[in-house]
Amino acid sequence: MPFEKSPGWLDWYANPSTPRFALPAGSVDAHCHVFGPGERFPYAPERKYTPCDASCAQLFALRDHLGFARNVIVQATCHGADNRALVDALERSEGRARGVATLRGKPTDAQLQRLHAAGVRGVRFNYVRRLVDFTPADELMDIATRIAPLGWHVVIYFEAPDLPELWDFFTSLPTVVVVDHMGRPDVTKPVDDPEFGLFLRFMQENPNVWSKVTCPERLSHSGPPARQGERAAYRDVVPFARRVVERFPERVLWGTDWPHPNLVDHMPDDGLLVDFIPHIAPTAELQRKLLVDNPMRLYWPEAVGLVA
Ligand code: 0GY
Repeated sequence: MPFEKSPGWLDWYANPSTPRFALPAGSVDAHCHVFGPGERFPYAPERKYTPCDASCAQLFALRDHLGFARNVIVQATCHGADNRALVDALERSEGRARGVATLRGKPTDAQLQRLHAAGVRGVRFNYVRRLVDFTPADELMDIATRIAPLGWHVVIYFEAPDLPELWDFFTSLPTVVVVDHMGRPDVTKPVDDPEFGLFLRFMQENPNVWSKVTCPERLSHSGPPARQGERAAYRDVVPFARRVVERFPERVLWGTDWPHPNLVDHMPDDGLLVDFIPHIAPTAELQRKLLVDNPMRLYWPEAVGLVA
């Protein structure tokens, strides 16, 4: 059955530029997705959007073009809790991708073991209302308790104004907790604003909390967009991401977010997104931690120090 893309859907940037920034050897794109293809892996009935197809072969081609060694593929909400497209991508990656799944209800041990064998190392709890319907906290806590012994972590996606009401739940999770896109700060406010201050305190007081310093293209208000060779894009996001990287260098991750679901005004050139990295991680040491050491510790702990 063919799927029709949501009205106004933007496809990813064709022919991304070759980055000028040379990624350190062994870099990991630690936040990206696959979509379908819908004909093989149908989109979930409860989805809030219908994307373009974005296959794992296309993702792996982008990986090689940009100079990454590995991917962490995060289950996108358009596939609900049906992780087949994710598992297929992990199995085709020849060990070069690990995954973050979506689970609901009470997964069986056999189900968890199958996902682990495929390369899943985390589950995602999504609190962004335009993307998912509400899941009760006790159901999520049950899942977190089940995955903790496997050494998996929880990825949380929420928007900055919602952190106060979610704080107690998040701080009671028994695993490493990875925040998507710095908890989506409002970058029109100063970096010293109490709202972002609360996020920094969340990380400071909870050493199990990590953050992805991702998605300047989603967070930026001032532009210009990273397209057509524009090298000064998204500078309003720099102080926020840089503060997180410099304050918590051992607990940050970076990813492209390809194929960039739900962007409404433009689609960034992924090569230029890679060129944004030195603005938020200005030294070679910070870059190595952000792109290699941290994601390897979290997703390929058995290979740390063994592979490039
Ligand atoms: C992201 C951001 C978004 C979407 C999803 O799973 C998803 O549908 O993650 C978004 O719309 O903000 O991380 O890709």
